[in-house]
Amino acid sequence: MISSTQEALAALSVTNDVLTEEQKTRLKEDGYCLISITPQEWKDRGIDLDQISLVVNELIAKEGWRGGWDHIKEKMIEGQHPESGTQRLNNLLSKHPCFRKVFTIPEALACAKFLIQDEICLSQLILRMPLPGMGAQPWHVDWTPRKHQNDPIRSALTSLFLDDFTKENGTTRVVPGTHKLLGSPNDYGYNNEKSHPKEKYMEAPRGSLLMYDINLWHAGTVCKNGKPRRHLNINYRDRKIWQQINFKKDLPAEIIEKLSDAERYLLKIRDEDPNRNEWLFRNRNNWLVKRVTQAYWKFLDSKNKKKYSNLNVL
Ligand SMILES: O=C(O)CCC(=O)C(=O)O
Repeated sequence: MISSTQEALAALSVTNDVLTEEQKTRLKEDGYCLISITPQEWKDRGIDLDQISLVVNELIAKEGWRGGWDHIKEKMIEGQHPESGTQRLNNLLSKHPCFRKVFTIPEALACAKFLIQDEICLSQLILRMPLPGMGAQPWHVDWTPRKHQNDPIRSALTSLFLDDFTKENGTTRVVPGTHKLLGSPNDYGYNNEKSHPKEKYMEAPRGSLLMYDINLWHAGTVCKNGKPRRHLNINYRDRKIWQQINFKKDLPAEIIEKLSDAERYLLKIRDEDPNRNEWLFRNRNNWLVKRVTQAYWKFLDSKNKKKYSNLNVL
């Protein structure tokens, strides 16, 4: 039975050398790393980008403008979209078996473990695509901004590019090194889309992986030429933190029955994994709930630090 991330990663053949020393250095120093993998290499690994792209298009046609907001679908009002100008899809693992192998891509798992340095789990697997002429985002980080240098990294992201990503079709921008800053982009005058002197556009062919620290300043940009720019966003989190998707509740039985022990561990769907408290989750941004949960996570951090001090983690 799998009872730790290290065991799960070993069962999935995620070894210390999945990421090169240079890639690890880039993750630490720049906060991100871009890896090129061809569609044929993906096929050899059992991940069919053509099939995934087809399924994604079918889901977009089916879900339309509501796509990506499954958790608030009753509240969605046409014309008042939470992120107009963007097509999203949410909870992909539940929607088609072609996504099954995406959440155990060895590089994504190695990156998550390397950055988070604690037990990890999948938080969500989603799609984002800017619509023609739209899709720009302000600079942001995807987590509560860090206040202290030793605050832990709670999450890591990997984007699997389903199309060639270019400056013209709205690729992601990042500012290298900003994952080391405390506070949010807003605290530095970047609460908007204005260009940053050190920004870099992540231009790379279909099949590439962009892996980054959740604290890195990043932003989607405008799809100027109207060409598709779809990516799967694989989000891993520190296991003690909420998962965005409650896989234990949402994953259909026919998908669960095909999963290995290691996959079940990473999704936190085993009997011994605690059920997500839905009331706390819904109220997670309430200041009191936030303070109490963060204090609890810090307490667990200090317990785990002792446990990890003797382990050779990725
Ligand atoms: O799609 C992109 O390029 C970035 C998406 C992103 O940063 C987000 O939705 O938080």
